[in-house]
Parts: sequence; structure tokens; C-alpha cells
Amino acid sequence: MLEKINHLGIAVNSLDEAIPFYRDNLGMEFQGTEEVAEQKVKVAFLRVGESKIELLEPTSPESPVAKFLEKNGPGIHHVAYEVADIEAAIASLEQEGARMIDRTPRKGAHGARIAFVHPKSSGGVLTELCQPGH
Ligand code: CMX
Repeated sequence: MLEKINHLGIAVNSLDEAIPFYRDNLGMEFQGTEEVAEQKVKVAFLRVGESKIELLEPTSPESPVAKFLEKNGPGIHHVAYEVADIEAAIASLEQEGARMIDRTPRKGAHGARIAFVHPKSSGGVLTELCQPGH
């Protein structure tokens, strides 16, 4: 069902302050920024091998990432697994009893279709299914 890790999401207070560490100190390839209105975040992608790091800055106090930062401070927010058929992956997880936050896919960055599994049913790790848009 899962093809690979597509990206790790990392919550940050400011993209401008966080990007230089990943791009300049760690030497990752900066791929640009994008606002994901539906998720109330601005994101930056940095490539590492076949995976990516997604830095997440909230654009509103109601953003799930703003709540996360308030409670935990900056740090790893979610793990995103790539799937070829997101509807099938959601159906399979639900059949196994997982609690989906999104029972139908939403729009993510780069035209991807995404759906989150609730951290309460995935061992405390917010888990994203991600079907690339290309
Ligand atoms: N990882 C692990 N646990 C998390 C978490 C995270 N990222 N975010 C929240 N939780 C935990 C909380 O710690 C809390 O646990 P306790 O009850 O033990 O204290 C529980 O989940 C409920 O959290 P909450 O702070 O009360 O927040 P909400 O219930 O309002 O929302 C969640 C939690 C996961 C349902 C919500 O953040 C959500 O819907 N997330 C999915 C969407 C999202 O995160 N979008 C941003 C990224 C978008 C992108 O990548 O494009």
C-alpha cells in the first residue's frame, strides 16, 4: 500500500528563520515555498535523496500547526507516506479500524491529494497519506 516516505513535516515558527539551517548548513536542495490555504500553512520543501523535508509555518492562529507549536514548540509534526491510490489506502486503513481525520482526500502542496490518520490511532504519530499530483 505504501510506496516510500514522501516527506517529513516539521513545524516551525518562521520559514525565513528555519530554511537557512536546512539549505545552507545541511546542504539540502531548496525547492521553493507554497501556501496551502486549506491547511492554513505556508510550506517550504527541501529535497534529501528521494524524500523531502516539509517545513510548516502557520498562516493563522486556527491552523493545526499553530496549535501544535503552542503546545510543543517547533519539531517533527508528521510523517507522510506516498501511496498510488489514496482512496484505496483510506478504505484499507478504515477497514483495519484506523481513525481517519480525512475520510476523503484534501488538497495538499504541489497538487497532491492528502489524508491524515489521527495520531490517537497511529501510536502518537500524525500520519499522512500522500498521492502526488503529477
Ligand atoms: N503529532 C502527534 N500528536 C498530535 C499532533 C501531531 N502533529 N497534533 C496533535 N496531537 C495530539 C495532541 O497532543 C493531543 O493529544 P492529547 O489528547 O494526548 O493531549 C491530541 O492529538 C489532540 O490534539 P489537540 O491539540 O487537542 O488538537 P486538535 O484535536 O484540535 O487537532 C489533529 C489535532 C491532529 C486532529 C489536527 O492537528 C489535524 O487535523 N491535523 C491534520 C491536518 C494538519 O496537521 N495540517 C497541517 C499540515 C498540512 C500539510 O502538510 O500540508
